[in-house]
Amino acid sequence: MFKLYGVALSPFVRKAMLALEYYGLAYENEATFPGDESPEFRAISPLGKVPVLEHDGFTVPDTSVICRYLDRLVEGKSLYPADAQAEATACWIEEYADSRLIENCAGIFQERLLKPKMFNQPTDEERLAGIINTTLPACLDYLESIMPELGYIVGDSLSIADLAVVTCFVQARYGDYEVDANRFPRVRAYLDRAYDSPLLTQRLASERANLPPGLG
Ligand SMILES: N[C@@H](CCC(=O)N[C@@H](CS)C(=O)NCC(=O)O)C(=O)O
Repeated sequence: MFKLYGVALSPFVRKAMLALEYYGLAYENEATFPGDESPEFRAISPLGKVPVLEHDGFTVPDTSVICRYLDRLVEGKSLYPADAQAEATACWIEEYADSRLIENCAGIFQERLLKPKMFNQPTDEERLAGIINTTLPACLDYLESIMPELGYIVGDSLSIADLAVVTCFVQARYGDYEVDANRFPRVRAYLDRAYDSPLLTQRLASERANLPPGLG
């Protein structure tokens, strides 16, 4: 039995849910919020971060580790390209998305949605403008330079790079941010294809059905 601790609105929890759903593994979701200080949660998440995966009593935190673990359990399907260089590239893009890209995309989510609509706090307009005008376009320049015209980011099938990148842009979308198709045509076309895929369509439908009040 699989259980995932975390809330679906977290980009990392979404990444792990997409992986579980890609591998066709049924799971329960325990709605644990980021920064949960309870001793029970801290025991399974020493950094206090979500998600954490539980599988038949075994627990492991961190999406990169969780996704790799799931991959070992399922035969005949993989988010990791067989070719060594393609796998290294996919894992690098995952790392880039999990660090630099998410900082920017989650920043938009925090400033435009979380702070004003959930926490009743003012938006930091200076931070938001810095992300939208400077730091996110720098990420998009990089992604545009590596994005193929068609298909997936690495190789000819879905990989961990796709899950990691797409979850970031879903987060920014909650803050009404859409990638400019004129300036970043490949990234925009890639995201449009991703949003149309059954895996993402189903995940987002389920996410929308469970949004906290006020965020719909
Ligand atoms: N590298 C971790 C990052 C997870 C992460 O940063 N989760 C955020 C929520 S999106 C969190 O729990 N933040 C709470 C905190 O940092 O205290 C992963 O891939 O799972």
